Amino acid sequence: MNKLVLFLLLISSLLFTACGSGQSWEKEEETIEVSNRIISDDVNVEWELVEKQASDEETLIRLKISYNGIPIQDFDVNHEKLLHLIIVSEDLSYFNHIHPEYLGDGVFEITNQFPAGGKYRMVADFKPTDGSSVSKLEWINVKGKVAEPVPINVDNVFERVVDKKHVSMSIEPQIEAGKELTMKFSLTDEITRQPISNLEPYLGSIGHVVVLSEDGERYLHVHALENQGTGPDALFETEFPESGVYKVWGQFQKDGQVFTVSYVVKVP
Ligand SMILES: [Cu+2]
Repeated sequence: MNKLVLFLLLISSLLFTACGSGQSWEKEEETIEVSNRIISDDVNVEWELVEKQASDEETLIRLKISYNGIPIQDFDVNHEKLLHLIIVSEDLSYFNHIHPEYLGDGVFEITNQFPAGGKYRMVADFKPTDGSSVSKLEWINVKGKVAEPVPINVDNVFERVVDKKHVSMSIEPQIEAGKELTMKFSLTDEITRQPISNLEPYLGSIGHVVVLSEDGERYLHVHALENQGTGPDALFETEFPESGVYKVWGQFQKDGQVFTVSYVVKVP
């Protein structure tokens, strides 16, 4: 659809809202419904880094979201936010999950402190009000000295200790590409050895899990099962599309603090 048509439709929808009445209503709405439905493939995110600097400097990240060249105005709140931004370094060693502020006219902004220069994988998750959920991936380049890449080592045992919390992860049934799998995170206090049963909701669920393939090309959707309470176990469902190495980040909240655990999984 070209810009003019969309523009006219938008105008007609505005006019219609303002002065539509009676009979023409159904017909008008039908046209608008079909024509305004946003197809995620046609959603464009323009990424901009302002004063690209590495290390100690904060970099402003600006996203401009449009559909057929027209800024998308309305977004739905999803997991308590309008937009989720995941930032991962090329070697997958750096991970950040942040929530840019919506400035209107399809523009979101936030600052981030990149640990070094180089390539970063950016993932923006959002849902235009007139469309379905969108995940947009982009490689961006951050100025500055590039750090020595950290090797990605496949974990044989999925155990981690972070902030005095022991987190073990298991995947059931047997890991296999293209199969629906359940990831279970079990949390224990590292000092008392007691199960942690007072997790707090993080972004409206027991936790959040992000999965990215080793080459950064595959970003997997992971869904927390609903009504899981507060621990010590947290269950998530996902499916690895193909064989390969993937990194998994789990995020949970306790005592007002969000903590992140990560594992490297090999899918045979
Ligand atoms: Cu988020």
